[in-house]
Amino acid sequence: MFDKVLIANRGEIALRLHRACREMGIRTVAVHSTADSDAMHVRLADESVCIGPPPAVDSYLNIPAILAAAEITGSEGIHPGYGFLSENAEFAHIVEEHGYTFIGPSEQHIRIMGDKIQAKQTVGKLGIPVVPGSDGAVTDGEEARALAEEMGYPILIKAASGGGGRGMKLVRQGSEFSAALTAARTESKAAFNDDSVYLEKYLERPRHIEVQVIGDGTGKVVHLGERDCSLQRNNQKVLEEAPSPALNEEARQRIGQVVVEALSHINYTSLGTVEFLYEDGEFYFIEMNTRLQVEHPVTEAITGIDLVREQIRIAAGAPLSFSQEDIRFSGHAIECRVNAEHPTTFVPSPGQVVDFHAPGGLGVRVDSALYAGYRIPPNYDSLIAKLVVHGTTRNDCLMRLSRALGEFVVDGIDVNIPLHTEMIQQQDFIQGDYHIHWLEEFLGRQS
Ligand code: MV4
Repeated sequence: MFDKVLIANRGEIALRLHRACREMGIRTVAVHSTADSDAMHVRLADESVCIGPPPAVDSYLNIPAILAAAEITGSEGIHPGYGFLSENAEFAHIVEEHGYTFIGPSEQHIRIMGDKIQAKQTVGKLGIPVVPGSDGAVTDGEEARALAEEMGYPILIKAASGGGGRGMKLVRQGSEFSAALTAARTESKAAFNDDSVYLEKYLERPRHIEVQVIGDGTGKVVHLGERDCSLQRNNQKVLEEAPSPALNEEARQRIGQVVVEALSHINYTSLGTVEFLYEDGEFYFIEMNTRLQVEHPVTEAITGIDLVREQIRIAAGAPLSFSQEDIRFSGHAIECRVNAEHPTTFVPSPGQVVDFHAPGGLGVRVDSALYAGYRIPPNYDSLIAKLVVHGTTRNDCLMRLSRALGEFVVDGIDVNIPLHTEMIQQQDFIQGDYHIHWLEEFLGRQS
């Protein structure tokens, strides 16, 4: 096992990683920008190293500075968390090349899944259902248009280097196709220096359901059920829950088995999430995330498994400590992402937190790096806390969530807690009857 791990991240996830390390007897090294000298992750860690000025490109994305911090502290493993360098195959490569362990998937798996065309082809060959569309990149405009006509509109043009909703163009009729293809290519070239795009049949009102997996490098892969992440705005998830209210046990087992079978074939190692659109009882693969995700605590709540501990154990060469049959799903969990932003305008609201009180009690977990008096810097993500509530049934969970949101105090800045309070009182939400456009439609009706 590692003696010392460097945590290449900040905020709540840096605390989450520190906590797993501390419980495992691993010493931690925090890295931070000059904007984060007073941050909680720096206070908690055993050691800390300043790696640069506030802009992330100069600090949390600064690979030479992070490697220097690893060297001077004698760190053995480097955990990237989520965001920042977590899905950067080059970073994983450099870390390993310098003799450290990258606590995450192999460089090759990160690279394959980072190219959305390669990812889709790879998992499609392994038997995972994909969205009908072009077989790989489209090059010739005329051929692409002919394929679109054959598939039938609406069609979505996606960037190979995109993901997370960046670089997509919806085409509802043939007359719009050529202009949309040109725009998609141009924007993709500008954003990612890659103009490869592909076509997919556009699904109108699917749910976003993702399957959590973990593999140990011996070919053993298990799934930890799904999360329903359909409640989102501007491609930012707002609330996630597990299990999905839309799936029955048969559908859950079916997709879980397909994913496990496929990923064990490529000996997938570490944590991963396979994302699907789900419509009319069918799953359609869209992307795979090769990182620990923000919403991993809902899976921890219903399985009782510490995903970060398992991920660290696997990176250190240990086999999985459980098999598929050992996993028992218990109850229901919901995560609300608490953001420093106005609840109706969504304008970010950095600044000093005057008062902070996190809810507690049975079945309530709050992952946050906030404290009263802390000044939230304007340079980073607006996520300031994750409220994760567990109950024996979904209804139980909802009652507990309502209670916990009512206890939550964050004074001095705007937060989106009132949005969560409103959202969870809607009949559609209470009935579990929502899809990926539901929240934006709800917000449209409110204004
Ligand atoms: C789609 C789609 C409909 N049909 N693909 C957006 C983010 C990226 N991960 C994939 N996305 C979508 N792909 C087809 N063929 C609708 C979306 C989409 C979406 C997906 C998941 C969660 C939120 C979303 C919001 C808007 C659009």
